[in-house]
Amino acid sequence: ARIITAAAAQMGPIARAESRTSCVNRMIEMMREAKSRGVRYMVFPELALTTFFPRWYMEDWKEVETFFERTMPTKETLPLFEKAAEWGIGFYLGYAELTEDGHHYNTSILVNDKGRIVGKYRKVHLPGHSEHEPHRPWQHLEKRYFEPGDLGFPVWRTMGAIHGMAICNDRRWPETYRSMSLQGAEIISLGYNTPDENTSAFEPKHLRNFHNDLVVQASAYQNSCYVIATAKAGIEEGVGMIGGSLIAQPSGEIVAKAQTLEDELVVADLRLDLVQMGKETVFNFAKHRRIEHYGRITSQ
Ligand code: CDT
Repeated sequence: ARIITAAAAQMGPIARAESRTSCVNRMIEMMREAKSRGVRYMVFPELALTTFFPRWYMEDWKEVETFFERTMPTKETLPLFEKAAEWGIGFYLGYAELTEDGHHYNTSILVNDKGRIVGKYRKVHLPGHSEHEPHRPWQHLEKRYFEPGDLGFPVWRTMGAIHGMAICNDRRWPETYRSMSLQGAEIISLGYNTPDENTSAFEPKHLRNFHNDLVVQASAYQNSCYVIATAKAGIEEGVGMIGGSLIAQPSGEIVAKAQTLEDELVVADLRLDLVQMGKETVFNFAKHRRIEHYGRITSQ
């Protein structure tokens, strides 16, 4: 049986003034614990090197770009890559990417257990708005600071499994998972930053965690894969962020769940036989899908 011990490495709040090095040190502490618990692969949150900066309207792009990375690994993140290689632990890391030709993306990378970058994903579904909306208690300016990802939804064969990546709002869209599971994805990793309040319309607060569980569990089931969903949690710069990091298995059930709103390692054994069982039976796509009726999904 193929079993991979994996973890969601939830992070508590990151203050605006907190340095990259401090964030990386927190991650290395979790990686140390991961090693002692036999973890071989771990998932850090979206934009894990800084505070969730789209909550602020900034006119000056020089200021905006202080939150972006121009290369990877950077000087500050290199120790994380070195520890990953030393301890044989692969990881997913979210960060803001500024390319050489000036493009801005909300990005994640897949790093193997030798500390080498093997995959890159750029967030496709950007939530929020692009202009300053002063009536809101805080902003959600992802549409201003990022361009939609241009890499699609690739998968990677690495570390004994077929891996896919997504970022935060992507998890609410069924096409995200289906695009990857059509390529055989067995483990889908995603990091998120979700405020515990909807500032665009009234929504009871309990729905924020409910919807998080709902989409992750349903998507794991409908695509017969594991989903590792990792939060940035707690009160960050005065804004409450949901935690509830979870690992969902192909049955749709939750196999591990965070209990705090702080840095916390959420560990589970991923049984890839369960993935294959679903892919060969109820969700055998080649046998059961009826694509002649699905055209509208991509044509409008
Ligand atoms: N980071 C991110 O994508 N957050 C969104 C918040 C939606 S409210 C504009 C999410 O889907 O959780």
